[in-house]
Amino acid sequence: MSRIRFAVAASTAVLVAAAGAGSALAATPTLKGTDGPGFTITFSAKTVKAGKHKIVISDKSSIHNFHLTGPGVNKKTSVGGTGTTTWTVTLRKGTYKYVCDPHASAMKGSFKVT
Ligand SMILES: [Cu+2]
Repeated sequence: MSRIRFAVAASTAVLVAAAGAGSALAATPTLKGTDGPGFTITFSAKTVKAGKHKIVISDKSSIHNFHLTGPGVNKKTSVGGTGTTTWTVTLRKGTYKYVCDPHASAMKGSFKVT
């Protein structure tokens, strides 16, 4: 009888451990950025939690780009290029800025990582 109770307790512990591992392996959060087709640049969040993220950029214009800078990150799409670009980045606490390089005074924004 005590042997059966031990087996039940042990299998419950394995299930709890497996559930914990599952949440640690949860999908990487995805953020989205766009530039164009007009003189617009957008980002999908104002505040983001620190950690690993996928950032999907939709570059919709051959006269604009999306340039992201901040702690540990400096990534950009090409001005002449268009299409979808995916970056996997580790965001740290601080402020991240994004601009279109040729029109940085007008096409810009920022978000905070907490
Ligand atoms: Cu531009």
